[in-house]
Amino acid sequence: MMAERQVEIDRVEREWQHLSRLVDPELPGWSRTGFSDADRAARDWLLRQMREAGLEAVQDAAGNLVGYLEGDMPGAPDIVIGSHSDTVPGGGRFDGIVGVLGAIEVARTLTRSGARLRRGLRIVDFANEEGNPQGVKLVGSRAAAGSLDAHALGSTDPEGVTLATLMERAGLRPDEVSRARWKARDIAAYIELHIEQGPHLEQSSAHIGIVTSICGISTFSLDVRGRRDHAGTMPMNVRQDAMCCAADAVLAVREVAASGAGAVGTVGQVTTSSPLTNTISEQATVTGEFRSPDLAALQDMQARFAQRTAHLDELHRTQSALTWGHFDAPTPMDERLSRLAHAASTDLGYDTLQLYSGATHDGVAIADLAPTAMIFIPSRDGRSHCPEEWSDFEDVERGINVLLETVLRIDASL
Ligand code: HGY
Ligand code: MN
Ligand code: MN
Repeated sequence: MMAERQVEIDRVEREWQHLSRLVDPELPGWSRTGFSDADRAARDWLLRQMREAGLEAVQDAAGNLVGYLEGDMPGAPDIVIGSHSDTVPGGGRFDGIVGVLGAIEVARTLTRSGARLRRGLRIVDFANEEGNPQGVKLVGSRAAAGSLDAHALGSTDPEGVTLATLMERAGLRPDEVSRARWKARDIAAYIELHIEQGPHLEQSSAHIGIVTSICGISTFSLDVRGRRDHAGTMPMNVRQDAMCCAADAVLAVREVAASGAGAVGTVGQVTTSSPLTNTISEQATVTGEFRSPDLAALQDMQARFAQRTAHLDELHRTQSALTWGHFDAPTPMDERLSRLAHAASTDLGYDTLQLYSGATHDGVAIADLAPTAMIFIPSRDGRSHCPEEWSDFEDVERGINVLLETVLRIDASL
């Protein structure tokens, strides 16, 4: 790395500290959920940071922040770098944020060093990667990829509020979201720097991870119907207890997911019609998801879970309806870009590991549009989506160095 292309990690850390204060005081951890007031304040600040870095920066109709650094070959497809700055409720300070601040620092370092790219460089903060009460993930990147459709915008939360209304309340124009769409011919490559959110880099003492593929994911909702009865008088062997069926369904998720490498299953919530202990619940809802690096394994988990819920109905004399929601097939990363990123990392002297991502990312949406690759840095104790989420700034600096070097090599190679 040439000295004048030295990343200013102290500045990145100061920006990280400022962004860490732009959170929702009503929620635990470092919460900045999509389209919330905290999210809006953070994006206003990030837009100013992009402009202070000398970028032409705008917010599009979907809420994406897009900064632009002109290249020497007008009309050539752009290189895109970035991530997301929203969090899960009760989340941490590094998930997505490292990729957004890192991308801005890459642009600043290029400008400061006088290095000129042939291609334009887009620096992006994708809106609402984490999803919302309406159950729609990757909102901004799906808008950019043209896959945020009317069905997604019309999705409702438990109170009946649509995603479009949530976006309008944040001052956005969901009715104009088609204007946020990128053309495939305008994008040469997308590279995202992100924390691993798992334990593998730390366990292998590698500095950098190059992602081979991003997990496939399948969400579900199970609606269980039983019969409301008196809890004190109805014998156990004739009850139609929706809560007991739901509880067995939660355990079935764990059993079905204990099936293969990388397969996971998680239940988010169990709700019932009656919180009373003197009344047997006649209705329960279980929401959850399965993930796997392998499409056939993901589909096999879906089939086995459906079989298990049918069996539970016989056991509990209930009727349950299983509805599958959001589905993404596993997304392989672009091999050529990944080789360039791997070479950039090893040439910088970093121990580099190839690994699969158990977390989903905006790259799942953007990979429909352009060759995509991801660079990981270690997460302390492999933890994420929690206030304890942490990455050392020496690792953040290494990640930004690899991102910068990868951009330079992509630009020189295309
Ligand atoms: O769900 C995920 O894996 C991502 O962190 N949004
Ligand atoms: Mn993320
Ligand atoms: Mn996340």
